[in-house]
Amino acid sequence: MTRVFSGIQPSGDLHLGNHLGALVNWVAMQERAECVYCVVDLHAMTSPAEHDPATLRQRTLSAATTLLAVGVDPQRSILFVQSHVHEHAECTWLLNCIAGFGELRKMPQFKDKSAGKGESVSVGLFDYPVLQSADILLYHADEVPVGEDQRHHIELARDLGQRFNHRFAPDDPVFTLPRAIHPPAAARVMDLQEPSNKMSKSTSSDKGVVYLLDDPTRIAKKIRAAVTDSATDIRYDREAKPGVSNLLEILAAATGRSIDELVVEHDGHGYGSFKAAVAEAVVELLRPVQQRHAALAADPGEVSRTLADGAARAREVAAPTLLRAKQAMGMLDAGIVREGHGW
Ligand code: AQP
Repeated sequence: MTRVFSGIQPSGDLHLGNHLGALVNWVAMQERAECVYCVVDLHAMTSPAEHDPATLRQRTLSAATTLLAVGVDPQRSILFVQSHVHEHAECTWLLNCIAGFGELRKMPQFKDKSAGKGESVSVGLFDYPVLQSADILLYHADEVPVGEDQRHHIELARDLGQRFNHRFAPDDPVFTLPRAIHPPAAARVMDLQEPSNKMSKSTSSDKGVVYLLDDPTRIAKKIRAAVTDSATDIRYDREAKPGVSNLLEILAAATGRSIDELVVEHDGHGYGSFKAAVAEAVVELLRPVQQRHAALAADPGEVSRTLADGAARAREVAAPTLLRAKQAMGMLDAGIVREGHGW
């Protein structure tokens, strides 16, 4: 059966970009694959200026609650918190030793997030894609459902897996080589205020982001205020009409209709009614998620128990993979050392 892995950072409240770009696929994939989903708290510490321990704890639990509300089913899938499975950090070190400085320096997300930070940029931010490679490779994932922004990171995981197998395990590969899976629409949801930038937890302004838990009035207000352009025609053109194109993609993803069909329906009626239709579709899309979230948030102990169970199941897969990787790289078996000392 196909194995799927994906993760989400608790670096802020989850938003429509996360949902349409990744989570919708996460939920759908449970129908046809063994899925491993993770709240990647170690990744959320890579920007020291934004790392507040109490906030990280609260956001980690909140992200897990939101994933359950969106439809991740812990009976069918494994849902856990990254730092609960220490194999991720350990495997990162092994992969660090075969990853190149040059290939990490070129990663678009590192370039964006380190811009203007000079020498103070954290080693964690630089190493972020290697930790992500370890996340994926530990679970033998065939497919990784992600938004477009993650394309290069998944390619790196594939390259590192291949390099490792070739060098250390040519006859009996340790790692499965993953591929990225992108959604058919809204693979890259843009910031409502700056439609040439992606909607982002940490870099967008509040007005540019629809959070999954925003109430309907707030959602409608943000979409009404979305930046468009001075013309009135409604057509899909990412270069000339980034704001309108973004809203068309959101509407298509939220309703399951094609962009062509939506253009025919809305062109000629002005931006006001078009934005109202987008707002209504997003409100309806998020209504059941918000209802389920309210019920789950009333019992955080149950969410924590679900995560503990998920971590135990995750370790059953990750620990043997790490052991094989260590043996292939020449780490001495711990049992032999104990025998030698008579312990
Ligand atoms: N704007 C987006 N459009 C489509 N997909 C998106 N994703 C994120 N933003 C968009 C997808 O959501 C998944 C989880 O992302 P992440 O939390 O691991 O980190 P990210 O990609 O860096 O997302 P953010 O919101 O921009 O977080 P920060 O600001 O902390 O960096 C991924 O599959 C991603 O593709």
